[in-house]
Amino acid sequence: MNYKTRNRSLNRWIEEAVALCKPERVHLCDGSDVEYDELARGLVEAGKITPLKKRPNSFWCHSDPDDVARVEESTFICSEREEDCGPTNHWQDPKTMHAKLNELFDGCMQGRTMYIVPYCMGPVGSEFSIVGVQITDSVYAVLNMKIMTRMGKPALEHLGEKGTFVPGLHSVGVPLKPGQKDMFWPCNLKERRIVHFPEERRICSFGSGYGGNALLGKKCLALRIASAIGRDEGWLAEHMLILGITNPEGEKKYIAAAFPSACGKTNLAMLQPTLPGWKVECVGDDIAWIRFGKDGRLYAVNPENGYFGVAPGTSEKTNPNAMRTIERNTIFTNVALKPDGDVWWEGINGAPPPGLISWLGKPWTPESGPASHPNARYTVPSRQCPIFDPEANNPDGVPLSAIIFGGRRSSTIPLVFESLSWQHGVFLGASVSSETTAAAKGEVGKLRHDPFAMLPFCGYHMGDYFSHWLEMGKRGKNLPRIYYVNWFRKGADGRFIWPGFGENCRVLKWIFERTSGSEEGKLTPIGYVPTSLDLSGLKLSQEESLLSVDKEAWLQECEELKSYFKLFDPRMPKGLLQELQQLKERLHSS
Ligand code: OXD
Ligand code: MN
Repeated sequence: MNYKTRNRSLNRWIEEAVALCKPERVHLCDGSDVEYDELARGLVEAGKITPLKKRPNSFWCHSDPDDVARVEESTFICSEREEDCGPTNHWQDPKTMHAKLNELFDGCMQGRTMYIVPYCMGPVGSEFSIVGVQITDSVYAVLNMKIMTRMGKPALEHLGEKGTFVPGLHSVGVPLKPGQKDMFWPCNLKERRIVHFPEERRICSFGSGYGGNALLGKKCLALRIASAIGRDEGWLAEHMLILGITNPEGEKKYIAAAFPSACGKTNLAMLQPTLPGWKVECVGDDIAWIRFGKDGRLYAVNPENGYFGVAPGTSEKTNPNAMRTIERNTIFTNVALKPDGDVWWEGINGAPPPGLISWLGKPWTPESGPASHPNARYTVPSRQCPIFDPEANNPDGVPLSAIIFGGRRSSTIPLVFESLSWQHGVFLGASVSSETTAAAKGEVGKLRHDPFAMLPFCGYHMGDYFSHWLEMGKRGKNLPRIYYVNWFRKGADGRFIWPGFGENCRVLKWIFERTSGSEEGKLTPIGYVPTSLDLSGLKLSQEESLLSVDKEAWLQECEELKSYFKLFDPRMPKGLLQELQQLKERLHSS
């Protein structure tokens, strides 16, 4: 078993992990297509994934019914001092946690192969990219990491002899005795925990094989650990899509947008505009690393190399570009399987066809609940997106003209409004709340605060994170303007007022033109709302409620925010409390 690399500290860590986890075999991943094919073939032969007749080089698989989403209650930030973790994260003393993890990982890979997965978040060769190494016993995780990151040899080359990396130890937590038959989807739900050591820049994940719990480059490295690195180094790691938008005259701008999980980031990132002459191109759909460029502007890089998108609800109507993207080379997890060897999910195209196998791996009947799990996913290389932005791999990133925050709110929040200043924009980010979705385990549809859509992903004290955003605003030039959008407002009849999807380009157009100074806005107590939103050709039944500012509802929102912000005492920045006070005063005098 030759798993030596050129990097001595990596070799040392691998030796430690081998000694602790006691695998039967060790495999250093080179990240090649040949390796991917071989690993996938192994899973096919074991009956764990099914090749799809209708989509070249694509597979269907399903997980344990209880290992289907991120588990926030079992996600820990083990900072040295409890107060640095903050009230929105779960903390445990790092020493105690290390001791527990040592117990759990001891012998956890017996009878299995340990895969060493070097990966690079951000373009290979970029000085801003971060190398991670995931050690895992899940072949499914390896296959997904190959799609989601720049994995294997290129990452090791980027790391070089002396480079540093973020270690991430992952195990499904099910050792195998000699001759013991493996579980269909091995996982150890009782001991499941996703652990981050922000000062050590280290990740340990035990017991889950699904999504953000197991693909450590995504939420664990690119958000939780990277947010702590960004705080220390003066940049931002954000839960944001990045898109390029070009107007009919050929002028192009870039916009980043933060929405909570499963609130339409991928749909917006791949938007097919309904307005003639407008074009959107996709840089990323989930994560943005944002830094100052030499000219003082903010530039964004998507550290990922693939999309791990929510399948249900994705269709020709909601996201035709995603539909093209996933035609080949895609892993589908927890969707339904059709008898003709294709996949199906709720919202793809009408009623369920006959003969479906549900995400539970059993024949589907109308009584057995949804055929696909609401958090079912596709994993696919980003370059397959037909509107992949030509600058998506630019190591310096793309310059941002606007930043958008948003949530899923059935009332109060208008379709779009613009902040009055950077500080007011940061206040808007801090005030995001949204109805919960299936992306995380727990109740769906409950309103919860999700500042900057980072509630589950900020690797340190949220109050310090707000301050970091305020500080960033003092350093830059030509900063992006900050907006708040809400596609989900409902009218008196309980129906969505705004059609959404491709029509959202009308909102992007207004933002585009505002940032050029060529579009009117009306000053209201909450910020600027459009006076001339392009609604040409649209029939809206409750247009008057789209942009209205309900004074009483906003005053109530202020009271709610006041008590929420107390949570961050004594680290709540004064600037944001001032913004809240001023908002109240503007509302009272309106
Ligand atoms: C995701 C999430 O998977 O936010 O992107 O949960
Ligand atoms: Mn996300």
